[in-house]
Amino acid sequence: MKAVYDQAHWQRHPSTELDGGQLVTPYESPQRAEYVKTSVTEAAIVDWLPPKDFGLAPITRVHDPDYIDFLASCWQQWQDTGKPGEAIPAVWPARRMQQVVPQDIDGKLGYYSFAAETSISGGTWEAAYASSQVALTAAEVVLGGESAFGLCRPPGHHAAYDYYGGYCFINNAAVCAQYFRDKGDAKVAILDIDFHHGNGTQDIFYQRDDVHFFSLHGDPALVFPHFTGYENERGAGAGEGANRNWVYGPGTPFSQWQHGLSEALRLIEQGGFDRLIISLGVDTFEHDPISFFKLTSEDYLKVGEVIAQASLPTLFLLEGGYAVDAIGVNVANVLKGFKQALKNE
Ligand code: OKP
Ligand code: MG
Ligand code: ZN
Repeated sequence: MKAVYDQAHWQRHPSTELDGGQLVTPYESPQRAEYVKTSVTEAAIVDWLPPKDFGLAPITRVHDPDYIDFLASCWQQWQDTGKPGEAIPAVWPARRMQQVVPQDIDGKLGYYSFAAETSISGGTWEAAYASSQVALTAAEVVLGGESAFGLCRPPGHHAAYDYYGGYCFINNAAVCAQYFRDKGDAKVAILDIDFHHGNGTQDIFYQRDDVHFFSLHGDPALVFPHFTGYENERGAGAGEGANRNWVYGPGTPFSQWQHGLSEALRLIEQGGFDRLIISLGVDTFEHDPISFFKLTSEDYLKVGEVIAQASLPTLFLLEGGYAVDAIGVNVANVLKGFKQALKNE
């Protein structure tokens, strides 16, 4: 199994996150990626590859080019105003307001986002771009039939066609699914096991039948992203039935969560997919500071084993996980369980 890492992730280092009415040190920290790198290396289950550069073209296959231009220029535009802090949106086009791109940066921030916890600071665009290239480099390996892990930071699954939020700017999983399609795959599955609903991935493929989206997550009636992720969201138009959500409440242990996982895997095994992408968040962990499931470090071995049942070339992409001292072991355990199960086939 191959894995890809880029130290460019360090360029994403905002000092603020709006949380509980205060600006706190962001949960989505550079240390997260380093813990994962260390644990996956210690587990001796992957060969590390450096990232390649695939350019912007695969990104604008799933994102609005104007949104990408905004991300690339946002920090400069913010600095030009002389505002003292990091760039944080404070106003949005609510119901019955015009969906028109404003000219000023405060308006643009609201237009191109859906949440305020994600501050933009210098280097954010560079790191988000690098994260997508890490994903694509791992995707190229998976195209050859071998499974791979992209150590993506910042994460991607909350980023939609034209808005950011939830620590995400470019939807790495969506970029790679489209890349697989463009390289000849007919049908791709994305399974999102991060604690949060992958609203961005759902948004991008909601009307499509060629990329199916399966997500297990905390009940949106109780947690972020609050307005998507309900089980009645099943896709629309050609995509009707190609989107599935499994919702769980506070305190959910692996013994309960695994029923959704097994059901998703059954659908993936029977769905005639060419490749599988895993949005790998480990914020389902029992001690995660912003989530409420109760998976243990041991459980992640089983998660990897179950994913291997699909017998598909699989691309693992890092999403969330904020109990920093444990996320390395938890991610490594998923990959370990997966690799072990393949060997035993
Ligand atoms: C990103 B990913 C904490 C509220 C949580 C944002 C969560 C983003 C999660 N005070 N707000 O899915 O792990
Ligand atoms: Mg999820
Ligand atoms: Zn998450």
